[in-house]
Amino acid sequence: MSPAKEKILVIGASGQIGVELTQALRKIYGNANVVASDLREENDLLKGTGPYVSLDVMNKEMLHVQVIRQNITQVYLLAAILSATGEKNPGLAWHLNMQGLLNVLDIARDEKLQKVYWPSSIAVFGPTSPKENCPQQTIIEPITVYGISKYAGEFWCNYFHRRFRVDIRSIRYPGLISYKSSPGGGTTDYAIEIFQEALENKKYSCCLQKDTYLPMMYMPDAIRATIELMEAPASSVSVRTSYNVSAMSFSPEEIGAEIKKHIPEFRMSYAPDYRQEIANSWPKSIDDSVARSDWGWKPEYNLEKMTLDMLANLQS
Ligand code: NAD
Ligand code: AKB
Repeated sequence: MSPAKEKILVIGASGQIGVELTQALRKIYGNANVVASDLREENDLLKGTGPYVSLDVMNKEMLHVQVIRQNITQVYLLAAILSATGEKNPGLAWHLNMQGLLNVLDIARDEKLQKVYWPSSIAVFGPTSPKENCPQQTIIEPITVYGISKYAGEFWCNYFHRRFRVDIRSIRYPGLISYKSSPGGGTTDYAIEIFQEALENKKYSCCLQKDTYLPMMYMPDAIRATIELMEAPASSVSVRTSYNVSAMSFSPEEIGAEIKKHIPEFRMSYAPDYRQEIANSWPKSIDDSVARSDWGWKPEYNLEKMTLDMLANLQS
């Protein structure tokens, strides 16, 4: 189908990824053809730029009505509870992350939607997965409820593709760094807060130890990866669970040193909390060679380039 014929529903559009993904999709498909939806109120950055509906993904009937009423052909499902918040209420995280996905998959099958996008996470990996260059296929034993829900979700996506031919595509995002919309309660959120605190207070107390390396990505790369995967011909998409993608890996000490190059008075301290155990269970770096060869994935931002862009945008 040509971009003009598509009608897209973004669920969770007021969140950290949702705002920027909705903006990017509206540029490609036209403002009127991308319906933003969320449980929360519409994000200020989206107001006046296209249609918005208030929607609870857990209400399957309401979701189904919206898909039919708006003639939706593609769904991007972003509503979820992330790793740190999930550990505070595991039952709720499991319920939203699983039932929300199953509702969308059922409707995609019944209404024969063109495509569905649903993100997974590096949180699927656990302490027994390789720490360096963690491969696409490896031992996967997550320790968080978020990671368990993402891993189970990956296999539901694979199942709906194999059994019902639902064209669902997915990426295992690393920690995402951005300045437009606030993060939603992940272990990697420190790498966003650090910029805000450095600019406002010239100091930051980090919830992770200084040498905790984690895979990270700047939001423009994440949005581009998502759209490139969704636009790839179905014949190039060999992975129907979720793709590893990678951009950079750094520790709190390294990002602190990079910020210090621009704000010399910046000081960091460390007060590790329950998020340390989560971070320790994840790989330090990711092997994304399958995404590179299947649909040409290549990141543009490293730590240096991202830091410059984050500081410039937050200052302005
Ligand atoms: P977020 O928490 O910022 O946004 C999620 C949005 O979903 C929020 O606006 C929230 O109001 C909405 N929502 C919650 N419950 C809902 C419901 N019942 N119905 C409708 N909307 C509801 O999260 P995010 O960072 O934008 O993440 C989006 C997706 O990407 C999630 O699946 C997350 O697991 C995944 N992901 C994110 C990151 C990251 O670093 N941000 C990394 C890996 C994977
Ligand atoms: C989190 O920290 O929970 C997210 C993720 C890596 O999925 N940023």
